[in-house]
Amino acid sequence: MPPLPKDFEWGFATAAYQIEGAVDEDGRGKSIWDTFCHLEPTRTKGTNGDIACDHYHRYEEDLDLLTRYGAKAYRFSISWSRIIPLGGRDDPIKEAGIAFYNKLIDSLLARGITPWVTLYHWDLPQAIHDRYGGWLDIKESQLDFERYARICYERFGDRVKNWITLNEPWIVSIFGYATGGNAPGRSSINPQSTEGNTATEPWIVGKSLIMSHARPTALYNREFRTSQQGRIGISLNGDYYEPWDSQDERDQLAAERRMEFHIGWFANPVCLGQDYPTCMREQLGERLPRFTDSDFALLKETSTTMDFYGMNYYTSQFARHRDEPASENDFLGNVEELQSNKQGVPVGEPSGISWLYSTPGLFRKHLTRVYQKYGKPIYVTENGCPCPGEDKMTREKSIEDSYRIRYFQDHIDALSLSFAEDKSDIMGYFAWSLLDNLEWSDGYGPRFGVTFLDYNTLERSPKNSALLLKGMFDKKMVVDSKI
Ligand code: PNW
Repeated sequence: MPPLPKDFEWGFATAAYQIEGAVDEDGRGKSIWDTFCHLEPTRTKGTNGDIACDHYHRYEEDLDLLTRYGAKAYRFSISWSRIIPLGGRDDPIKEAGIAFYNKLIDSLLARGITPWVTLYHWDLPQAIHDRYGGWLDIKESQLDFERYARICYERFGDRVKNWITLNEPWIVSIFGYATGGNAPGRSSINPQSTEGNTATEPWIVGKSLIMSHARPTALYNREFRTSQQGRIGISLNGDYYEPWDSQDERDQLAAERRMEFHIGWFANPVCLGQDYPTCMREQLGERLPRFTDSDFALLKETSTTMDFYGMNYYTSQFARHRDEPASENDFLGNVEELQSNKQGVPVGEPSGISWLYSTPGLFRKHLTRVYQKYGKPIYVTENGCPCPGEDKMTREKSIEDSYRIRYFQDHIDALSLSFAEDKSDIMGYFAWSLLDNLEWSDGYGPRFGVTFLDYNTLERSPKNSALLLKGMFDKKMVVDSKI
């Protein structure tokens, strides 16, 4: 078997709020990220997405970059509140917002680049958060999201054949409603949060998101799949965990439990049509909302038809068991997360952001585990890093991104081993990200882009890695006995 299939899909990824700017243009409604970024005192390092990369006005220039980099595909997200400013299923739609994405899609296709669309990358319309609590209302939120998805299929589905319902429901639930680090910033353990309940809300939001994946998938199956012939999946984050003490069975169980709390929470229902992992029910009891019979019927149907598993992978960690019972605010599975093991060996090489170590060997294990457990073809929908010290570098230094080049090469090597040796079905890869952009609550410091952004002039400069990625894939896709 060649190291990668001939039709392997690859490209770059972005998300609307991180790059678009133009937050008040063409009738766009506010999202929870607009509100969160303008809180005082600031919870986003004094930064916001008001201008961001100004992609809304410069998208042609950004698509020129994709062409120059040789990308086959581009993953971007649609801002819900540009399409339906107030978000709800009876609220009016905004033609100007639809027109922007039509232009973007047409321009991609004219360049021969395949669009991959994420329907929800964290920017909930503020109006539905205000109206009924947004994702905290399981019944309402899934109906509003379904209607938004319908409009996207109706208006874009003649040309968009790859749909990702949600990006990283784990981060949405935990950062948004347990730690309060992301919008809407709810938490009962964060001194900066004025509202929230860490013990209960993330689990409610999790169920809303699971149902909000399933409903629009069922809708696609029922009304659009036959005529549009597209594919639909979800993007889940989650690290791979090794036991802190490889000899200690309690740490081995802790590592597995940690991955169940990260990935199984969502993958059991959406990929397998099954209930949450048993270890979650054991720890969380009735704080974990149950699925009804009709929920299960929907999950069974949509898990069967699910076309792919979108994997966002950045790093891995060690897990150590805890002797005390879990606190009611725990969301990790009662484990401690560490970056070094018992022998003091670090999990990987540090990057330019504290939580990210380069861990390609564990990427291979992760891909293989996810494929064997959930059985869906995998598209890696995000993978990337900031280089050490890059946040303080000049443009000249930043574009010589040898750390990033090595990170990409090592991860692509690992991916091709999982494909060719472990027989995992892996069909695509998207580097995060096309541009340096708003790294959410970390602001504009961390630079994940393959293109340097000068935030004063908004000038774009390709980093070396941007120009090398194509070669890395071309080499793997040919059947060559020398490889
Ligand atoms: C993802 N963590 O988020 C998001 O999908 C992107 O929008 C984001 O820019 C990118 O990864 C880089 O962070 C994550 O703390 C945020 O482990 C944080 C973590 C993981 C993913």
